[in-house]
This record gives sequence, structure tokens and C-alpha cells, in this order.
Amino acid sequence: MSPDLSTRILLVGDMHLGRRPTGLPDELGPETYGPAAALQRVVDAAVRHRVQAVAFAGDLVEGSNDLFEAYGALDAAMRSLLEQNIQVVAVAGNHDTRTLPRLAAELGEGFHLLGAGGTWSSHLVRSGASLPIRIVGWSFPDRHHATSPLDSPPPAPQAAEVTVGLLHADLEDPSSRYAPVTASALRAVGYSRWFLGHIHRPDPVAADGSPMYLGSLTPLDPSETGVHGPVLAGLDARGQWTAERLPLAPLRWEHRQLPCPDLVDPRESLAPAILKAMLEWRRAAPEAEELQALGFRMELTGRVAHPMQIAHTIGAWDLPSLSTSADGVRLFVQRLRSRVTGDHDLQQIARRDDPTALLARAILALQDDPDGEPAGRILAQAQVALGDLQAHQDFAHLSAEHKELGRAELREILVQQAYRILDARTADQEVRRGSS
Ligand SMILES: [Mn+2]
Repeated sequence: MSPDLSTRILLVGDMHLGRRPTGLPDELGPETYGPAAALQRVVDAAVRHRVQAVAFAGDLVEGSNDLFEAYGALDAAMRSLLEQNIQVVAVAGNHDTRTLPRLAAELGEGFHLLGAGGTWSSHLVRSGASLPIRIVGWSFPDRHHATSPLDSPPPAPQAAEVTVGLLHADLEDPSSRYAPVTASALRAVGYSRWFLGHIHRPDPVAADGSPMYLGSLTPLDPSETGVHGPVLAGLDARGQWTAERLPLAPLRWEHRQLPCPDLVDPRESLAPAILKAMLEWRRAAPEAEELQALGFRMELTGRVAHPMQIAHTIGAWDLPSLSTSADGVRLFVQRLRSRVTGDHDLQQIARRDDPTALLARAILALQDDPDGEPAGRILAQAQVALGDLQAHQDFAHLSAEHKELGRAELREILVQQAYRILDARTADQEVRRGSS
């Protein structure tokens, strides 16, 4: 884009100033990997790409306890941006419903909070030549908001402007307490683009007007896979819309499955197999100059003769030791799980008359006929047991944070656990027979 003849904005998703990113090795600290550092990179990119405005889609701040920390970071960012005549626009999300208006009042006129108190308001971004962009936004009026923000109609798009919607909301989940809305309803408003906050997984940049989640600015926990960073968007000199993600996050999380080779001595040869895989994944990762760390959640899969040896080998490892660097990028394993099982003949075991046969029958029922009556009975029992566990006072504080397990998830867990017991029983029998 020719910088002088275009209108450009930098769009920023959930930043959560004040939150410390989790899952990182101790030496990867918040001074590089935290939200305030990510905000500084946004400022640098805004200046480098000569945008006219930076727009934040809510959850700039983690919570009310982070008021002071957020003020310092935002004040510094605002000074740098305003010095370059870059405007700052934001809506409040469910995390900063109360904090953001307070900050906006202190940060002064240069900070444009849109849609305060669940209304719609807008800010016009002009440049020298091409069409102006009107950013229309809505802010969370309360920590929870169980109805669609579109229930109060946003302003109609104007001629000779390009309108962009900025919103913190939950797409396609009508039961959500976080501003439920549908993509089709947003499209029906008639704006050119919608940029959303709330979901931390970044959507690919939409080529058409489909509403898209910007994603967290930088990954905040190991579940936040993918390439994170702000989206640079705008109109070129011919009035054509362009948009691209700037992969500014120095950290990327990947969830990978590694088919486990049938190793004669896993204690010796499993670690080299894992290192080899990590290096291959690093080479295959899309290029990002800013990448400094690549964290893995890894699952070993497949069938081997002695699965318990794999489990024991992993169990004896200290995860921080599975960390190295390649081409200046730190590679580390945050979680390593074995789903490796023995090469059991389930049909044959199931025909026997012992407790192991019951296990084999349960696995067969859950795997091969998940909608059948035996599988249904096992799942119902597990659901009751799980409910009792969650209701236990020691875990009660956790259940609010964890969504109820879906049927498929529960089935998966039961099959894994059943295999684990089966592997252990088989290993015991081998020991008793003296064949191990
Ligand atoms: Mn958020």
C-alpha cells in the first residue's frame, strides 16, 4: 500500500494487560512475552506502517485489579501514537467493562471509547486521499450481556465512507452471556467489515466481509495456538480493501501428535525421536521473523509392544529438560502425554472370562458402537461419577471454569483410561509369566 494515498488502521484483539501468560518456561518472562510488550510491538508497527488509527476490540485489560498497570502501559502507548498523529479507538469487553471507561477518562481526549454503556457510536478515520473509514463500535455495559448488541440498531452505513464494525461478542452461540450475535445478522447491517474480540483463537483474515475474530494479541496460555498479532487493514489509493495479519507475537503454541515408533529401549531412544520431531516441526512452521519461542503440547500415539515402558519413561522426565533452541528460536515441551497403547487383540480378550475381558468389552462398546446401549450405560455411569467429583467441595471452585465434558470427550477419556488399565494388566501378566 502506498502510505500517503491510503487509509489504514491497525486492529488489535484481546490484549489482557495485567495477565501473565501461562505455560512458559521460567526464563521466558512477561517482559518479552506479556501483553504490555505486545502493546509496545503494536505501537512500533503502527508507526512503521504509518496507520492513521489503532483500534482495540475489547478486553484491553484483564480486570479491575490491573488498573494501575494498564494505565501505565496505555499511557505510554498513547503518547507514542499521538505524537505520530495516530488515533486510538477502543470498545470495552467483558473483562474491562468497568476498567476501560475509567482509563478512558484519565487518558484524555486522544482515547476514543466507542459505544459506552451498550450503545453504538463511531469515529471517522481520514487520510489525505482515499475514502475515510468510519469505525462503529459497541461496548459491554456490564460483565454479562445475554442479548445481541444488534438489539439496539447500529447506525446505517453512509455514502462516500467505508464502515467497519468493532465489537466484543460471542458468535453463533445463542445461549452465551457474552453478547451473542450471528455472523449473518452482522453482515445484514451492511458494513464493509466486522472485527471482533472475545475468542482468543485468531481467525484467518477474511477475504470477504465475513466477521472475523482478531484473536488474542499474543498467546496467553498454551491452548492459544496459531499465529497471533494485529491485523493491518485499510483502503489503498484506488479504494480497494486490503487486510493482512502481522505475525508480531514472539511465541507460538502448537499441539502435535507424534506416532511413537516401537522402540526397543524407550529410555534411550524416545528423547532423540522427540527432538527430531520438534526440529522438523520448527522447519515446517510458517516463517515469522519475530518468532522467539515455539511451545509444544505433544501426544504420543500408536501401538507398541510395551506401552508401559513409554509411560514410565515419560513419567521420569523433567519437562523443562525437553527444551532446546534452533536458529535462535527456543523450542520447548509444555505438556507431553502418551496415548500409546499395547497391540491388544480386543476381540480375543473379550471372549475370556475374567475382569480384563470386561475392560476389553467396554473398549469395544465405546469404540465400535458409541450409540449402542452398552456404551450409553457406561457413559451415563461415568457422567454420574464425574458429577459427584465436581460437586465435591475440594473441586467446586474448578467446576465453574470448566465446561461440562461433551459425550465424545468423555468417551475418549474412558477409552484412554481403559487402555491404560489394560496395558498395566497385560504388563503384570507378562511379569508373572516371566516373559518381560
Ligand atoms: Mn478475552
